[in-house]
Amino acid sequence: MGTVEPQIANAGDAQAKLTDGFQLVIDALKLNGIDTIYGLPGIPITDLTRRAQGEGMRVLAFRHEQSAGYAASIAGFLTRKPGICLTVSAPGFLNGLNALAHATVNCFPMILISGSSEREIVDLQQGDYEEMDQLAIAKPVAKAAYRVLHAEDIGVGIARAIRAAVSGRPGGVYLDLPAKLFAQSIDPELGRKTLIKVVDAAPRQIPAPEAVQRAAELLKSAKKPLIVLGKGAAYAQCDSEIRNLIEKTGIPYLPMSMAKGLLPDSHEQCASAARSFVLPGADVVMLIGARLNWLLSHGKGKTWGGKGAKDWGGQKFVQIDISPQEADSNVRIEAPLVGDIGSCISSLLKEIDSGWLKPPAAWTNAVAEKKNGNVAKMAETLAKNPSPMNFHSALNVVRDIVKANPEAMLVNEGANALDFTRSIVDMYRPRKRIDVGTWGIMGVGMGYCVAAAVVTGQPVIAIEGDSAFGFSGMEVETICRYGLPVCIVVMNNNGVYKGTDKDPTGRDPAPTVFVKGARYDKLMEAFGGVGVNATTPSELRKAMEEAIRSKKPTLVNAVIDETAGTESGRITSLNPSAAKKK
Ligand code: ADP
Ligand code: TZD
Ligand code: MG
Repeated sequence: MGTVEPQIANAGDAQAKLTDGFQLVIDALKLNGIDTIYGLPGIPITDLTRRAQGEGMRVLAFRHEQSAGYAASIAGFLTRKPGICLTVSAPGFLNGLNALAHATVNCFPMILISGSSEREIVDLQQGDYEEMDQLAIAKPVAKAAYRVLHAEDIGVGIARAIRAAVSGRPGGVYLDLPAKLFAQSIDPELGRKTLIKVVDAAPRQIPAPEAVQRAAELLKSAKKPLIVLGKGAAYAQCDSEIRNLIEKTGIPYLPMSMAKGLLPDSHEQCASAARSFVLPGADVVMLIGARLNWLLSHGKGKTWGGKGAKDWGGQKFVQIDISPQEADSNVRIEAPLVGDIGSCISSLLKEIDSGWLKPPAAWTNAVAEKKNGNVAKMAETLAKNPSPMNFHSALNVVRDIVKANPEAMLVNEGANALDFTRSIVDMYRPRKRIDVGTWGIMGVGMGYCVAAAVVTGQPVIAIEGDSAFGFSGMEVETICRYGLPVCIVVMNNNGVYKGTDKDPTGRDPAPTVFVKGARYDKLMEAFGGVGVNATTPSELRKAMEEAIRSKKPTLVNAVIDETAGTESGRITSLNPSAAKKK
């Protein structure tokens, strides 16, 4: 026995000197300035969450991985650093996968890190605990996917994941970390040497001079120019260059949903209120970080003045994008400008400074006239005070609150709750509006609220359809647990689009309707937050003002006329229907 004890002590000494996979993952993230993890613990990553927190990282634990994933994705958008989502194997991984795909589709930098089971058992399909070939499943929806098998490769794995997420067109990256990796021990000095601090992860991409010249010439030739700002322009964080370009050229501009506020929506050149006039009317359109996908009717058809649904409207396009493959995706791009938006605009400004003439007054005056007419019409609608409250009278309040608190973040999802908010609530600062994005996805709401509060330190206002809210509603506990200054307004119209559908057979509730008169505010109260039931605009105003003032987690159940919405909000025409007239 006497000989055994010293041996144990020696082994302990040696182990104390070793480091392990857990530690190297934490060290590699911290070395690269990543200080926040959005996740949900369990085998094999529980200790990773504990130790990361012990090492000073912010570890935000959610009630469902999907919300953690959406939080990570939007943190990536807001910070230009990859947002980290951490999950357990198979089911946790799959719950996070939707957000990974969302990040890739929206061009947000994010890394989904999932623990995984024993490779030998998984690959022979012998039925391990939470067995799944996660790497193979992640690949089709990720910009890149990697697996690390040895502790000494953790540094490379994290470095590659960061580079892939943020360089070029940003996207979602999957990093597979098997359980065994975390427990591997290596000499700390050796371990430290394997870590990589990524240099210039998202290098500037300078556009070719001839491409700049081509774009400038096309712009100069325009009689009715238009600029479209997309969320790539918001992501690029070159706000003053964008403002310079818009103001120096005098070209009317249209912000896509998440580009609202890059310049204040009240800007005289903002053409949002004249969208259906400027799109078909323009002769040259410059897209800045915006794709000609469904959200822009693919650059053709009636929206753009084309005769039929698929006909070109005759516009010539300049497209600034970091992805060299984006141009010509839907219609011909006369002047592709490939590079990062900051560099492209700086180069363009140099070309434009020499001999730029403002667009013809006939065009800018026509745009202004159309816009002013529509703004006046909207003001009339907003001034009404119907009973029950409708989307307009409720959003008129939100509009005032956002105007009074321009630094607040605005999260928005739903159908009517989304479309009306986007058109009624003006934004005044860049990257304040975050919403359903390229897919029009439901479920981002509460994850976005958590990340927005944590990343910006500002109050968060979430305008949620009652259906939309349901996808992530349990995260109000997360919001209460971390005491975040989030004010959720549930636009409660008893259902998806409307609350009026009936089962023709009379057996069940219709698929689009919910429990009538539901009290979502009670959900918030269950976790110690403030719940308010608001049936009038003045009750809503009081509740929102108090929420902003107190910074307490608040949920306002805003009772909206259940007949007020329309099918699918603004995109009714996308509903397949045999009888539909094109
Ligand atoms: P929106 O939905 O607002 O129209 P999209 O998501 O369709 O915007 O388009 C964003 C575009 O911005 C993508 O094509 C992406 O490649 C591009 N992009 C993202 N970041 C940058 C950047 N830093 N420089 C140039 N283009 C960028
Ligand atoms: N599931 C997912 C993940 N995303 C979706 N977009 C949908 C389903 C389909 N969908 C929409 O496109 S909007 C919406 C659904 C279910 C909800 C609309 O109801 P709401 O908003 O209560 O959120 P309004 O104000 O009642 O229109
Ligand atoms: Mg609804």
